[in-house]
Amino acid sequence: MASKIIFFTVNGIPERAEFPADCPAQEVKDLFRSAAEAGPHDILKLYNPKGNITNISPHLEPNSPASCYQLQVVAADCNRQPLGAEMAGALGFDLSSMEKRLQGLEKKILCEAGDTPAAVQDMKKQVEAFRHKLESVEHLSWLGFFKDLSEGPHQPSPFYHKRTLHKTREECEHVRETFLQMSTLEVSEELRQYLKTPTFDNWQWEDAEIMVLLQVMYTDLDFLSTFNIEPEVLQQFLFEVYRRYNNIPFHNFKHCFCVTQMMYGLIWLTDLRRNMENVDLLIMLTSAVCHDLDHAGYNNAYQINARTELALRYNDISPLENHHCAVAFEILERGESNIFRNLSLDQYKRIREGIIKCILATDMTRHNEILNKFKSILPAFDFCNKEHKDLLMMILIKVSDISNEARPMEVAEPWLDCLLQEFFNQSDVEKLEGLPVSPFMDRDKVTKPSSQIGFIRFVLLPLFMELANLFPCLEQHIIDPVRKALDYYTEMEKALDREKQNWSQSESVARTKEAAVSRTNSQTGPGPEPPNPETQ
Ligand code: PDB
Ligand code: ZN
Repeated sequence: MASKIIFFTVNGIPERAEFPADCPAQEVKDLFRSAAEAGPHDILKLYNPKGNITNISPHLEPNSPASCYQLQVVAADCNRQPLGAEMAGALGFDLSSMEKRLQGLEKKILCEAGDTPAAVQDMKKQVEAFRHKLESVEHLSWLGFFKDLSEGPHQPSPFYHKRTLHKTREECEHVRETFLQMSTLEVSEELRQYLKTPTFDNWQWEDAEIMVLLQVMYTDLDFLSTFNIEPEVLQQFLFEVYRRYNNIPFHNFKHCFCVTQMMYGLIWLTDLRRNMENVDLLIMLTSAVCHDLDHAGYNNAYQINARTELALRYNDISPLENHHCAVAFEILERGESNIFRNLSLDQYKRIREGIIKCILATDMTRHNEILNKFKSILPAFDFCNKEHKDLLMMILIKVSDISNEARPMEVAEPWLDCLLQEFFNQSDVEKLEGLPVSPFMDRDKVTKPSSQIGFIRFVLLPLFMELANLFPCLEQHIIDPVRKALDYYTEMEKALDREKQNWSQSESVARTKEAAVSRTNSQTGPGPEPPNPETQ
């Protein structure tokens, strides 16, 4: 029986499906489902070359690459529960007032031409939810309840595919429109204060909302007036930054926000505006925003061992950090997103030099070099000495970059899981490619608590304590939470060890029983199954 060839696109990428004309309908559906890498609950929509939706079956009209079908995946969004009145009631939340507010808003923003299109409806809902958040931080936990926390970071399949690694055009456009809609909203004083503290919980906020919060940081440090930054240029800059962070478990746009928000918090906590010039603060904040741009989830060791394009281009010298910085200046080279476009050439050169220094300092292989230099100048630290200030800026971005454990445990722990996901994915790939595997990335060698205990004791605390020598107030704000985290992981490690002992004891008891039974078995039937480790 002749076979049929169907030309179609998925996410803008051309594909070709071939199947026998008498192929069962389900098999054709499965073929399209796998081409779209769609999950079992995702919904597939196929549009014919005329743009009409058509069902996926062996009777599809054959076509040519010139007139493609278009396959769309609508992800089954099982995370978003409809807000049940009883659930809202249980939370002591008066839904009717929310409805009234929505009607009030409806009247205010109903567009003249008849009823509002669905897309605007959806955006209105998002704007309303965000407005509510901005005006009342105390509902944060309530809203957090409805945002399934495990929803956290996007879980791409292992060995991230190019297709899922970069953001799709649709995703970017939607976030951009929502961001621009929200960016005109007022932010409450409580939220502005909350944004300056290291306890800020990033998991409660969507990407578009995070972009508004980044805009608030530039505004509240008076950078727009001081450096003549036009709001729409800052918005375009932040959108391009959002677009150039990838969908990977750890080094994604939320990580960029965490590092920037910690840097922002440190600037206020240490009252750095008193000792540093505005241009240095602008360098620090913008470096944090850009410091991991276009990270693909594989570290420098991988780049160098696998002899990737980046390692080749940067001669194995901090290939990732050089790339992050180069992408930052690709964005800043374009007028519509160049937040420094109204500055003098000297100012621009100083800022460029500062951002390069800060982003390159985030390469952890340089950790001891930078920390030891900082230690050596600390006793006579001088805020008028440019070298001293440059080193301090490098220390501050390093601290911000690895500061997750300074946050409340329920904020920090998911970040460790995300980082291990990224590390384990890399070591899986290294094993497949026969490349050297870093021990702290090997899923067969790493145990979460013991690895993190080592990291906190030998990397995090020494670094934070050195900075606290210059700013004693940081002891309570970032060192105490890290000591609590150390206790938490130490307890976790003890519990795991007890678990293992119990299991090995019960295992040996079972063995002796088994031996006894098998001795008598020579006369009777088989003995009891040994305990299954998975169910321990
Ligand atoms: C570091 C280098 C590169 C990327 F190694 C991320 F498994 C990090 F034990 N980084 N940032 C935060 C961390 C953290 N590395 C570790 N813990 C962190 O909290 C160590 C841990 C994942 C281990 Cl340092
Ligand atoms: Zn980082």
